[in-house]
Amino acid sequence: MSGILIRRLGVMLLTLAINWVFGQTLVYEPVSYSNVQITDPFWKSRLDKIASATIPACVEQTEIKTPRIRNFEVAAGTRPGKFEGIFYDDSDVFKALEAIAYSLKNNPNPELEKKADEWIDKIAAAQLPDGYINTYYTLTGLDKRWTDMSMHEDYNGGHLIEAAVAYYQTTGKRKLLDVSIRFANHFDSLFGPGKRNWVTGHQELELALVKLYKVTDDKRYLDLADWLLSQRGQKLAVGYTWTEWRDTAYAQDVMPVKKQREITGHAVRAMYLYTGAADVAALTGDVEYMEAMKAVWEDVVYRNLYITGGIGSSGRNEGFSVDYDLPNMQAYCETCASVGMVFWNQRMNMLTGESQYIDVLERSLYNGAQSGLSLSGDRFFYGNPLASSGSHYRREWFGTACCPANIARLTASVGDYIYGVSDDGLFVNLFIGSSTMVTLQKKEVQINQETSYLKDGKSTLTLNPKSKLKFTLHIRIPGWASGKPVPGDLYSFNRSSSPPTTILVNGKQIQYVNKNGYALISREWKKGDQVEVRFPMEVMEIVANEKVLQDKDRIALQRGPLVYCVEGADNNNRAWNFIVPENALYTVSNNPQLPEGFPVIRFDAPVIEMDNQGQSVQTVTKTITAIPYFLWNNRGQNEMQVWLPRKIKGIRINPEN
Ligand code: FUB
Ligand code: ZN
Repeated sequence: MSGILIRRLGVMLLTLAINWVFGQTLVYEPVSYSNVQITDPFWKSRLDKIASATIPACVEQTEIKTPRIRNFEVAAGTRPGKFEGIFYDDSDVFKALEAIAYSLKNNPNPELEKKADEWIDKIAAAQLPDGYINTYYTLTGLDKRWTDMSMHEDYNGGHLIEAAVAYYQTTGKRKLLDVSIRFANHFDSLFGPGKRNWVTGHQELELALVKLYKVTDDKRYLDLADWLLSQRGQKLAVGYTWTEWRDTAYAQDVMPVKKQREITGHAVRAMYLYTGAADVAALTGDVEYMEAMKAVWEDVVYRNLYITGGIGSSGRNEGFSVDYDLPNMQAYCETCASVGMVFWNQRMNMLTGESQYIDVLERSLYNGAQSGLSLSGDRFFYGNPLASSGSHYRREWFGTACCPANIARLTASVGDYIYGVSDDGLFVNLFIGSSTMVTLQKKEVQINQETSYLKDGKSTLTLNPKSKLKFTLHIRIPGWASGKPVPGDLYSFNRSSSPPTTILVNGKQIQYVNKNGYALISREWKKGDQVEVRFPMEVMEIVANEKVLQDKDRIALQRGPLVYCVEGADNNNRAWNFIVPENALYTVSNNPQLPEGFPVIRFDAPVIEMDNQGQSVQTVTKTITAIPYFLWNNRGQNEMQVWLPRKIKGIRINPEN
């Protein structure tokens, strides 16, 4: 045998061995949203709002107020006209369809489904015979298609696939799935080994192709996703209109993915990239992706994460700047980036079984992401700053409208993130009231979770196996309940001692083993067994690492998974004019005036204000009210701060814009 052949055989055997050891090694399989009924009062009301307000807003904007659907009609030749809008607008149609698909599961709505079917007919009619679909190039010049990697043809296609898979999973209807398969086959016919090189200018297609692979079982799509990842950082493909970004790592294209160790560039692109890489790693067992992602994740969480779980401090590149640079008022923290954090962290958790990833997911989900959606469901934040002088406000829509449908699809699919099934039992990651049926050791187990997690930190699981069954329950013990706001030393709690989490089985407190951040309870379970978890819910002060200059001499407040802020609406229109005293005494009470009746935090603090004549400055002790951060700006434009000053120099009587 020649040396080359022996080497090839060696590589093959090694790959096989790695795949055998690591491949298909998800620690658990998540239970899909389509098998989880959400009953939680908070999340149910969020989901109802998505159905009654957010999706109608997206439909109206997409179909009536903007030309997004009309572009498909024009491309199909059923309406005269030309392309209007931005080249990536097709993606908003697909993301809205994806949100509709998830929402229809929890909130069936035949009229909305009819509307979705109507859109799907229009999309299908705009697809070219070779599978290409993109209204921008179809209407502005097909000769230019696939010539510029920054033009989002792949990004749009990825969102088409995600929508198609979701719609198929909810409704069983194949039409959009077939459109997406034709598109994927078209892409596959042009790009890949021995064909043309291509770097996705905005990552998204990679993770979508993995979804398509899972639903079709056609390995070509997984291979294509893997190949797309391998194209990055090789400088093989040419053609960006924004070449100047390439060297600044804007699109994470300076280094091969497997060699990346630092977070760079555009935040949403990065999140979608690493989600796709984690998906591929889970199926191919590629350890190099895992190595890269662990290092990049640490770079995000240890040095570049806002306490709200938001990422991307700079508006200039809609992304990361330098380590520890976390400005508050100028924080970009795009809603889509927090949505992406949820995607990526779930994948990392599934691959490792380490709960630290869900700690970050939960932080981004409840704080950075949910703040993007108003309580009314029809107003949105694109950026989610941690301080405002009163100029930031929620909008009906945006020119670049990626965020509204993104927060809609995440919220409507929150059922995806609660439970997981492993070889030895059940994972409970989030404490969201819900019910589901899972199969453990080929036996069905019905599960109910009732919770008042956000209010008093309690959650009760009722397990109903058909017949007695031995398995392990893995209950996540959040980092915040064990003395750590987030992994690493970017943030820490000011007051260290906090009561432990207690777990009761059928009313009796038990001792549990904590492994990887999960309480493990192994026993023979029978119908009606109840597990009650009680988390410590006192108010915690957080301090930032001293390298974060913007948070110097400031504290933030957290209770349970929620980060709090002070908003002018509760504090005489001011949120910048007080200091938090050392040893402040915090009280918690439900505020019926606050939407959702959420608990507010109150404390007395010296307030600096002008006297009645506006002549001189005086210091008065007043009671300050803090509310959950995600609820801010639901009562008009307002001053707001998350990081509250400890020292007089942090005070502003009139904050500048
Ligand atoms: O480019 C498409 C989307 O528009 C990105 O994900 C957002 O950051 C915004 O730039
Ligand atoms: Zn966005």
